[in-house]
Amino acid sequence: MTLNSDAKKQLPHDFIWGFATASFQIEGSTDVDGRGKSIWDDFSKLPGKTLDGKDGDVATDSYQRWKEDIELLAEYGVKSYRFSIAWPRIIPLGGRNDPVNAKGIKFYSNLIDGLLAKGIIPFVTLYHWDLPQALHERYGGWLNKEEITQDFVHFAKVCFEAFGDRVQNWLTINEPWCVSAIGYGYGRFAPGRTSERSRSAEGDSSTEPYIVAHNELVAHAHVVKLYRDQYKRQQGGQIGITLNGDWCMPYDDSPENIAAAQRSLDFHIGWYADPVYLGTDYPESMRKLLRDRLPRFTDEELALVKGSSDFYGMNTYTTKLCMDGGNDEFQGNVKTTFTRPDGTQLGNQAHCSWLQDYAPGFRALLNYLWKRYQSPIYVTENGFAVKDEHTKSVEDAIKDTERVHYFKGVTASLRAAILEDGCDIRAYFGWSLLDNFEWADGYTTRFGCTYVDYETQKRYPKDSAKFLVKFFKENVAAAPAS
Ligand code: GBH
Repeated sequence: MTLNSDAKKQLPHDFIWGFATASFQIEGSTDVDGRGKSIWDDFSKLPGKTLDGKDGDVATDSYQRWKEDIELLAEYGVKSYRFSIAWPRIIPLGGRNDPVNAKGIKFYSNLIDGLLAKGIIPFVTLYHWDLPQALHERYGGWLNKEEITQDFVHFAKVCFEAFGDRVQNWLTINEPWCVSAIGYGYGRFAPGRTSERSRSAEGDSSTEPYIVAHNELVAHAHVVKLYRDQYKRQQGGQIGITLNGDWCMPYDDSPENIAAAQRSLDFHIGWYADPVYLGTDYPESMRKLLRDRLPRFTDEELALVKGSSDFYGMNTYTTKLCMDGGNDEFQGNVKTTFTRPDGTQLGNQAHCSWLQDYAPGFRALLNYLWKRYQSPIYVTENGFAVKDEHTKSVEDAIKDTERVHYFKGVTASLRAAILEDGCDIRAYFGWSLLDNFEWADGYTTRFGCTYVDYETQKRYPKDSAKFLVKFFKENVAAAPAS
């Protein structure tokens, strides 16, 4: 008996962990070094579009403070950092015939070199919602399949050429559901199109989100094909999409509510994951409800989309109790609640209404995705926003007990899903490295594991960052001696 065989089981030595961010949420410097506008620039400045009326012009100032951010990551000792590239910094007007901005390339190139110098693996998202404004104006952005596909592929090609010698982990699109349903259905995210005329003069929530989703899938698949055909062999990396999705449980054991929970999974996850991982049409439950408003894949498109992700990129935050009913099509006509039939709450309430802390749901979702899609899972986002944290002093905010509780639960669930349930899970990124611009919430909702004082831009590690770092240092096996 060696000591080792008695040692506590650990996660594989090559398990990747770290923190995630996105360009528009942290960079600021929106009119610096030739950056073009993104659809979030003007949208966030329109009255009523963000809760506190604030925009992304400064954010966490990370375009200027990127070295400091790398220092912070190095102090934490993360293995990897997930960030996104702002398309309008690389190609200010966005299109395939528009000029490429050398200063934009230089910024990300320096960032990547800086990370690698500290031994941190860059995990890079190509599209985290900051579409060049010019493309939205030119042809309707994601609404125009032919144009957006060619322009997104071109942008990706510029990135593979410029960074692919050093980046081995690529994500095409972050949360296509949010782009389509929130950007073109609810109209709460840029470009803010919706049928609700109080919010937007233009838009059709009954058709546009489904067109946009289809175009996202097709454009994503073309980017993956490009990478596999022209770069993968030489650069040796992997590429995939990352989907948002929360675990859905039936409110009670009535057959309607059991069906509703599955329908909710279909409308959030299956919408994208079924075509990508199973190569099938959109889920039957969607076809049944939406009929011809849901586009049809051509044979050629479906062949391209099928298998177009090297892994399952999973962003998840919470669990919902599902009830049949309502008329919100983006929820699949499912009503959700956190209050159980006996009146108790599922878990701690976060600052945002849509989030409660329920760790068993995290484990259940991992199992569901692994069984259904059989693709190695990379948890690319997961996190919690403490209630009223923005009103607290730094001293109080960094003692983020509720966020620590959240991460304790999910990391235990992660361990169990890997070591007991046998799910193939290869990465975990906490959202987020820093408090940052939380889209329509402005700066009122803080998701950071590091507190940001927006007056001074000083960063303060929260207890939750320390917890995650300690967990992964203790639970990931040491690299074998080479
Ligand atoms: C992620 O989305 C984003 O990738 C990231 O940029 C963001 O900062 C982070 O979450 C925290 O929010 O009120 O009906 O519109 C998470 C998935 C899906 C969660 C939509 C919020 C809002 C539901 N999001 N959901 S609704």
